[in-house]
Amino acid sequence: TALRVSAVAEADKTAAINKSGTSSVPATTKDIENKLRYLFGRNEVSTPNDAYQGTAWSVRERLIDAFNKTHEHWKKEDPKFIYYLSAEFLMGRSLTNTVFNLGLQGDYATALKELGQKMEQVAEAERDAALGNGGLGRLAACFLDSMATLDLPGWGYGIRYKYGMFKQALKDGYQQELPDIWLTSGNPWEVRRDDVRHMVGFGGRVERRREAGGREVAVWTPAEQVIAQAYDNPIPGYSTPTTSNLRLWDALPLSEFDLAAFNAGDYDRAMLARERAEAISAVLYPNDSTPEGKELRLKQQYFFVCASLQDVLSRFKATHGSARWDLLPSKAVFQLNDTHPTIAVAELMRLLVDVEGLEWDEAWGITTKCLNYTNHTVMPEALEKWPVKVMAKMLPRHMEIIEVINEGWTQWLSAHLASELPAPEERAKRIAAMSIIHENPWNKEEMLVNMAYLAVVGSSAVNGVAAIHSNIVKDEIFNDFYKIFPSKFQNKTNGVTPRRWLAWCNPELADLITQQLGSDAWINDTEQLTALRTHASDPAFQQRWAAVKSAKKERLAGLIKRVWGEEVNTAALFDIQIKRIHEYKRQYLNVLSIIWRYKQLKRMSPQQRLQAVPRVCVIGGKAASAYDMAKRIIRLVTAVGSVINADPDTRDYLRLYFLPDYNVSLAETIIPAAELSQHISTAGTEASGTSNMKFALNGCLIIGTWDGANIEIAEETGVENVFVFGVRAEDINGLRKERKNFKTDPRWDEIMRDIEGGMFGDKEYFKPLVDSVNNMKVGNDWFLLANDFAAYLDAQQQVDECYRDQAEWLRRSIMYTAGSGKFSSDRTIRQYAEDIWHVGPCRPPPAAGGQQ
Ligand code: F58
Repeated sequence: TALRVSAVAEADKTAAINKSGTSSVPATTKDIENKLRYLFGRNEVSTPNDAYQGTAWSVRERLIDAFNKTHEHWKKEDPKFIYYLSAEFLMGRSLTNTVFNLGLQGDYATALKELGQKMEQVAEAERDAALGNGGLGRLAACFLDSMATLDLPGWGYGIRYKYGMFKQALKDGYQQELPDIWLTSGNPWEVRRDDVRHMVGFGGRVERRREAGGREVAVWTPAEQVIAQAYDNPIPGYSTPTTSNLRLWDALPLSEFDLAAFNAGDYDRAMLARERAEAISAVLYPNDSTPEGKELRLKQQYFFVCASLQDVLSRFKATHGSARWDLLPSKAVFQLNDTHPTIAVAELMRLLVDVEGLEWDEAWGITTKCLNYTNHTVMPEALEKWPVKVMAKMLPRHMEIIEVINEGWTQWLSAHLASELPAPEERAKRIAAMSIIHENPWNKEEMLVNMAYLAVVGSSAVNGVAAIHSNIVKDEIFNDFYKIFPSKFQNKTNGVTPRRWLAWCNPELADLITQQLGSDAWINDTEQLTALRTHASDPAFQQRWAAVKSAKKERLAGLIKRVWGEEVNTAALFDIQIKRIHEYKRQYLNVLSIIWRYKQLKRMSPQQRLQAVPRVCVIGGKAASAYDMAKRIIRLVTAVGSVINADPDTRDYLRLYFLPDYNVSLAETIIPAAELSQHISTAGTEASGTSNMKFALNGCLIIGTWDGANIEIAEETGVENVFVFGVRAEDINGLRKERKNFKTDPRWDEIMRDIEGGMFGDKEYFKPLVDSVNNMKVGNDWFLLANDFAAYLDAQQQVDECYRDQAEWLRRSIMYTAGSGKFSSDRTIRQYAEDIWHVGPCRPPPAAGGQQ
């Protein structure tokens, strides 16, 4: 490929010489200026934000050309398509990724330089598109990058939230949530499709009518209808002309505004329909909110699923007519990203049976062939269950359909289980346990629709996201289903895009790798990174490797300085834990070990301290707005940080900073600078983790439990290179029952007394935190912090010892990058394409004069 990794200096040399040998820089510079002039009315590029707007709107045109060519080609070829249905896409910024994926970095870096701007700073003027909570949403974004890069015809479908993930600020050390108003200055990365709109209904009633031929049909008359308006977000593949699509839906009212109500003086009512409609695509919901919030979430789910399915079916009909629905499974496959889009099972049935007039059994055959479901969590509270009452009110026809599906399913089960469970009571018990509609175990009056069971019954394939997690899916969460349909269950270990997460966010390391390997082909064939293993112990290579890490640490130190106003020692070990704040992820355990480190340093003489390995600890992540315990954990981090960072005895040896508003772009700065990263969930609780892969790719060592993808990373990197500690998943259930006999470590007891005694202030506020882990009775310390505490401190000791031996540390660092080949989302997507989707590449011809 003619594409280069990055480095502005490199780009300068080759920049701007297009295929005909003439420079295209003057044209690019002019174009940036023109965009700013005619779209924003500004005559001069004077700030990075001006430069960003001009550049982004200029790049957009190249992107749309590629997008249109790809879609013309796909329309002509009519290949089978993948539709990735996800309530979340955590895209982050687009400028750098688009410019680099399209191979335009030479032109734009030089043009910006001529305008007195730096590409890197210009890129920072972009707002993050944070339409997701965490790993699940970011995974969807990585998958889109890989699908396009692999030339797989595939679209993402989701919601165009007006307000994305909240912005997190700190106020006196407590989390504060502020709205994320990301669309204020327009969005150059989307195209509004005024010709693509679908109606979505809610509520109302269902009637039966007899058609001319005698067939009884259900007629749903919704009480409320909204318009789903399409916005397309082109997704450029890397090193290919393929530019695919993320189609997001915005909710609009049927009529602009109720003029009759307005004329009658009822101004509030005049606006009501608009407000109700717009509320649907207004905000990305956190998992736990009020009942009203929850209802709105179901509304969002149905809204985007209904619009997306209508969209796909209308295109199918335009090509194949309405008599060949049997062909649908060979033209379309849908991936349900967790249970959030599971209403698709009922909606596809409704569209095929009620709207298209298919017989139930034929429609069911098509539906189950087209759908597949990915599970991302073992946490019972995250497996969605909707009260039948709520579902029946909001989606009456879907509730009926789910009842019919469940009837068929339980009848089938009854027959299937007849020989295995001949006793009627036993059989009834098993059937009740597998029923899609079941009692709420906490409230016998209430019936629930189990969306995960609906997804399992309605799908061809069900997958977990790392080997250990897929085993838990088979052996625990859906074990009854697995026993009946063993071949339905698969593993697809997650991956991350090596473009954003190494090549573009760490160009210095990428250049070093490219030089060492003699080509940049590793960017879309990460298995080639394995060749770095042979250089892991080479002192000259290690020195160059270390120099890149140092430069990245300087950059992070600059960020800490901007946020906290304090200088940190860049020779210290940079120790990072960034992810959503959750009890199972155990940021609390990390803080406890930092407190222990602090206490040890305090006890040392100044001479002894000189021997200590200095550390800068960074913790970042958002707590769901209603997750009280997580918010207390954040406060503990900031409270401990302010004591430690201010202590003149220890501040040269230990620092702790909470970096607010963790998001995709912050991760792009932090990860390249990290030397140690923490992935310390209780074994068996983290489905996979994906930041562990990003850190490993950037040569960062891992301290972690035997959980999620940590296990596979350890296998690839060499388990001896990873600081593994803690109890194993298979022992968790037993340990949870043995709380009473558990003897806590004296160091643990001491720290608990310190927190309770007010060493970090806020005694009362921290009490529930101490209580949650400290009374050794069944149910307390659910995530077994006390059990893992001593082993964790030992592992931290090993970290220090290893860091003292820089040659060994660097060897390991190189081994992590070398072992990362497996964790490219290209590999993951290839496996989905082969084992689940049965979709192959379809590459458009190269653009005339283009690089690819
Ligand atoms: C994450 N789930 C898993 N859920 O926790 C992580 O182990 C895995 O690597 C990742 O998915 C990708 O497979 C996750 O991010 C959410 O954010 C939910 C979104 C909806 C509300 C509840 C949280």
